[in-house]
Amino acid sequence: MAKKVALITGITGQDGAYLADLLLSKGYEIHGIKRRSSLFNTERIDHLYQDPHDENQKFILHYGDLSDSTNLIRIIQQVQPDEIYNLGAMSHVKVSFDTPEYTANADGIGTLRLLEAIRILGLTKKTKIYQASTSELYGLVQAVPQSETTPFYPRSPYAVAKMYAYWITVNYREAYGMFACNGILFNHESPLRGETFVTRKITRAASKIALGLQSMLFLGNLDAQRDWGHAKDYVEAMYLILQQEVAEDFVIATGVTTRVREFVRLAFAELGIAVEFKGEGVDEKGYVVSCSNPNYQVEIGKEVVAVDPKYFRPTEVDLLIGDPTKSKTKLGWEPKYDLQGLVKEMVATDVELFRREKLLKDSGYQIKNQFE
Ligand code: NDP
Ligand code: GDR
Repeated sequence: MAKKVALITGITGQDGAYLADLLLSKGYEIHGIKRRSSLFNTERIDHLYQDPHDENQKFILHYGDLSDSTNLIRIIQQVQPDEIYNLGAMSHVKVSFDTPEYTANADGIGTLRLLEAIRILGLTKKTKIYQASTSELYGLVQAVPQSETTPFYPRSPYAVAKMYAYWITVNYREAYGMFACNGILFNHESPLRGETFVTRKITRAASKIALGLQSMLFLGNLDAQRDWGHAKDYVEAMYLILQQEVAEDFVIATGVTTRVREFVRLAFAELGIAVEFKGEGVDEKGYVVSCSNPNYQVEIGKEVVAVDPKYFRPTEVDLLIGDPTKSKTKLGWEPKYDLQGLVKEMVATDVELFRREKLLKDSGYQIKNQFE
């Protein structure tokens, strides 16, 4: 059988890295679109680097941007992909309130640019396309658990842009018979998760607090409920969606929801530190009640978590809980990780990372501060 060729936008992101790993293991030739950056931004995929002089190179990066049609058309013409996975996006909900126009351009019109490129190049029968849709589409709760038939009510510029992308994908499927699908993925995390998403922010901070490298973790809405899965499981679903006989849209979720506050407790508990919350609203605080790990000298009774309203969103999504029935029955998809396993892996990675940082600090090296 001829090898399959996949083009991944957003290859330098969390999902792009896991998906590239998965497709390479299946024998695909992978092309990825990478934005020009003043610093290297390929840390998540550096292990996949192959010498461009190697005739059998199976992992190839192209400079590009979802805001540039000419660039997308040229890359798709050159690559002639069997499958496109459109994972590229300005993916931070809170930041989309600061950069709404850019978000609409990259996340909404960017999807249209890819679909049009396929059409212009006469590839509608050859190239399948996966669109990274999101549970943020459900926004203000209409019904739970949220399934493929639950009405959308987006609550951020990000979600509104993704709503356009969702429907333009459906429209190109219906209008031109394209194999174009939406995966409506609920939150998925991993040790590769961006540092400013809440789970990674928590696992990093808990690790640093345990090691004495940080004193406080400031968060926004502790009451928000999310259906958190592992990115490694979720990229499997993306692949399966494009291997079906018929192009359809699928919800990918675990069906379990957890509050942000509980994720905090779980992350600290993984380090042997019990945290309890007291107070309400902006005055709510998390305190250390016990520490069973002698390596971590955390003071009992110490305040380690507080609310900072600067992390509140102008409009919030309070509750997400997905109904994965369709993906389980039609795709045969089943997540391998539960929340406990996810938290365990994330905390283990971050504590190892900061243990090295602590060694440097203890040896007299200056540790850089980081913006959240
Ligand atoms: P990340 O933020 O980790 O990665 C986003 C990727 O998109 C990065 O490679 C980024 O490049 C790239 N990108 C950003 N803007 C552009 C642009 N204008 N042109 C080309 N590429 C661009 O996101 P995730 O991996 O977590 O998510 C992947 C996709 O899935 C996104 O579309 C996201 O919105 C969607 N999604 C994610 C969910 C999740 O829980 N993770 C859930 C549901 C949907 P750079 O590295 O240069 O910044
Ligand atoms: P989300 O993820 O907005 O669901 O979007 P995020 O981790 O940013 O927020 C989850 C919930 O936690 C609350 N929260 C905080 N969030 C952040 N980032 N920082 C904080 O300090 C903080 N404190 C509380 C948020 O208010 C929210 O309720 C993610 C992204 O990956 C999207 O691209 C994707 O589409 C959706 O998941 C599904």
